[in-house]
Amino acid sequence: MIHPDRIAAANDTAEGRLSADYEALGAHLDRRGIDIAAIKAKVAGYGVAVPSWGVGTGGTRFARFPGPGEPRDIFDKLEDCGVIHKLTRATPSVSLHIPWDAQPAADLNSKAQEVGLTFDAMNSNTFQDQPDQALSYKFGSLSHTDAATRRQAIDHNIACIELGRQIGSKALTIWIGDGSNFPGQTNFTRQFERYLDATRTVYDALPDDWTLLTEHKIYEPAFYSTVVQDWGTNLLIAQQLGDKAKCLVDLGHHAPTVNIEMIVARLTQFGKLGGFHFNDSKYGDDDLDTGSIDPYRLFLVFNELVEAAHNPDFNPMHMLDQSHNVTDPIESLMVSATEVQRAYAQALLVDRAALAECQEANDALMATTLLKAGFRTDVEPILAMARFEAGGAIDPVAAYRASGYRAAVAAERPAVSGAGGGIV
Ligand SMILES: [Mn+2]
Repeated sequence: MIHPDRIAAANDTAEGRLSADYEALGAHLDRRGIDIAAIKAKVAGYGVAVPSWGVGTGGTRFARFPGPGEPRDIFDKLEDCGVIHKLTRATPSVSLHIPWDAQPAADLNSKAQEVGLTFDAMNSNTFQDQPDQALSYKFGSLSHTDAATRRQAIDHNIACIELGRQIGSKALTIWIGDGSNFPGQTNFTRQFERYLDATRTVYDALPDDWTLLTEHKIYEPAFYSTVVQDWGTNLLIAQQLGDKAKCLVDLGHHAPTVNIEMIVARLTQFGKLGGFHFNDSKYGDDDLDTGSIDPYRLFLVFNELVEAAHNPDFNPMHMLDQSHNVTDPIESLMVSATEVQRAYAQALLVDRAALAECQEANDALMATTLLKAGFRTDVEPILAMARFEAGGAIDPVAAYRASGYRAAVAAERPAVSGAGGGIV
C-alpha cells in the first residue's frame, strides 16, 4: 500500500497552487451566489464503487495484453482498490463479481478492513460456464428452456445473496447474456416469461433491506435479440417483481444516440432507478473510461440526479464498470472516479430556480445556457481540495506514479493469463 508520507510529499509541491486556485474559484462562485465550501462538502461526501474486475487488464474479442503486476485474486484486487481510494478518497467500496471473487466471507471482511474498504452490490455471473458447473449456459441461464439450468442459475444468484449478507452488501445486480443469434431461434414471449419466473424466485430470497438491480443491455453476446435489451423491458421487470426491484443503467448499454439522461429521469419519476454502471462509449458497449468520450452526457445524467436529490428516498447506487485495455487500470479508475465527482460538482452549480423559471417561460436559449454555465466551470480545485483535506492526493495519478506501487506489486505478482477482467 501507499504510505501517507508519500502522499504528503507529493502534496507538498502542489499545495500552494491548489490554495490559490481554490480561493480564486471561491471568489468567482461567490459572485454567482454559490458557496464553494458547501459544494466541496457534498463532493467530499460522495463515493462511487469500484468494480473488482476493473483492476485487472481488460481485453477485446481479439486479444488481451496483460500489464505488469496484475492482481492474481480478489485479495490482490482489494489491495489495488485500496490504493485507488487512498489516493482519491472517492471510492470507499468495491463491487464483487461471483464466482470470480468467491472466497470465505471472513477472509473478504478482514482484507477489506485492512485496506479500508466496504462492499457494494454483488454481481452474479451466469453468462459463462465455470469449470465445476453441471449444466451449460450456452443457450441461456435464467431464461433457459431447461428448468434444471434455470434452477442452477437461480441457486447461483441466491448463493451471491448469501455471501453478500455476510460481507455487508445490500444489493444484487443481475445481468444475463441470454438472448438469441437468429430470428426464430427463440420465442420472445416464452423466453421472457421464463426469465421473469426464475428472477422472481431470486427476488423472493432477497432480504428486506436489499435491492435487486437488473441491468439491461441492447446486444452482445447475443447479437439478434437480448432478453433484457432496454430500459422498457427493465422497467417491466422491476414493476413485475416488486418494491425491492429496481433498474440499473449502464451508460454503455444503449444505442449510440439514445437520450440516457431522459431514461434516468423517467426511471427516477417512478421510483425505479436503482443504480448506475458508469463508463463511456463511442460506438457500443466499449467500456471506455468514464467521461473520456462525452463528458457533457455524464454531466446531463448528474443534472437529473441533482434535480431529484430533494427526495429523501432517492438513493441510487453508483458504480464504475469499465474495461482498461491500454492503460494502468488503477490510473484509469482513479481518473474515472474523479470524472464522476466532476460531473456531480458541475451539476451542483446549476441555478435550479433560474432554470425552472426559464423552463416555465419557454426560454430555451437561456435554459440551456444555465446548464452550460455549470458544465463550463472548472471545478478541479474543489475536487482536489476535497481529496487533500480527506488525506488523499491533490494529483492522484502523479502521486501514484511517484510511489512506484506498480513496479513493487509486479515484483510480487507473477504474470497470470486469466485475471477475470471482464466486460459486463
Ligand atoms: Mn455493467
